[in-house]
Amino acid sequence: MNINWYPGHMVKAKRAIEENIKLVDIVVMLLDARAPFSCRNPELEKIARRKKIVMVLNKADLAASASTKAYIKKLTDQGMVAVAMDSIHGKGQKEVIEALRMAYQDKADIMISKGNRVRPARVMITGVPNIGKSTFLNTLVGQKAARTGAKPGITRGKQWVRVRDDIEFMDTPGLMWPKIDNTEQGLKLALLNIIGENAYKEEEVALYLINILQTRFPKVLSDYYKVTDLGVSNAEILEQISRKRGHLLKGGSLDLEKTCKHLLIDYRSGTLGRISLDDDYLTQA
Ligand SMILES: Nc1nc2c(ncn2[C@@H]2O[C@H](COP(=O)(O)OP(=O)(O)OP(=O)(O)O)[C@@H](O)[C@H]2O)c(=O)[nH]1
Ligand SMILES: [Mg+2]
Repeated sequence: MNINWYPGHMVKAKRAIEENIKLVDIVVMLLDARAPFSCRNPELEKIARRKKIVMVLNKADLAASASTKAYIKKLTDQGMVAVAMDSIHGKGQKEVIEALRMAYQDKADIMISKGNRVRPARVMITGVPNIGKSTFLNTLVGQKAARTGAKPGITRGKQWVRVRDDIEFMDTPGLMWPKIDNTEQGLKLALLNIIGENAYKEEEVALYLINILQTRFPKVLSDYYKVTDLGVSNAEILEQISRKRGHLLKGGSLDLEKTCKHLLIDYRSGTLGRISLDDDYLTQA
């Protein structure tokens, strides 16, 4: 894929995160629970390497729960703190707060031993675009403190918000890294709506999704999209879906572009079921 990965505002965002990281005690790295390994940002992890890190697998409501459990175990085995969260419904909130409390314990103990009052923990929320950082923050605050949106790139500047009397959060803009070497990882990130829609070909991503459905969820193709001829090429499946949906251009040829858009929306909204994408990482060392 030929992708313009690194728009100017991200250069600015990276600089702002590098500056502000000095002010915080803990960095929350939000990951998409459907593909947490694919959306780990190596640049962010490098910037945050001296800080306590809590990985939050967000959008857990859209992910296969067995996969989420296995991903958390793998991350934990690798020495990381990881918890699942559904920021829309607030599920996992208690576990997140507990993980933050534990991550702050050492610093809090030092303040106590010096006879000082424990000041609120300062937590920076980071992650790739559109992963749910602002929604996560709003849910923890219990009100709409940060602007959210269904497109990557909603948050531009930084924001500090006092969540409870013991934690302060800083929202940050979504950050990508400049080059994604692995094509499949790029396709996953596009499917998850993490990279802006101008940066990839929808058809390529839709065909990737069809391939997943063919190999792992053929029933979605037959029952939901009413595809009758399975086991043919992904492009032919796309045409069948297009025909069944009646996506036609003037003149009667198939409007494949429209079908691709629909496929991506169906996946992203969870209409196709809870489909996780990173199981291949479980077998990697
Ligand atoms: N289903 C589901 N959707 C979520 C969850 N968290 C966030 N979203 C949705 O994901 C989209 C992006 O949310 P934001 O909070 O704006 O994401 P962000 O990471 O702040 O995005 P940028 O500021 O653009 O980097 C919105 O449509 C949210 O409603 C979640 O846990 N589950
Ligand atoms: Mg945001």
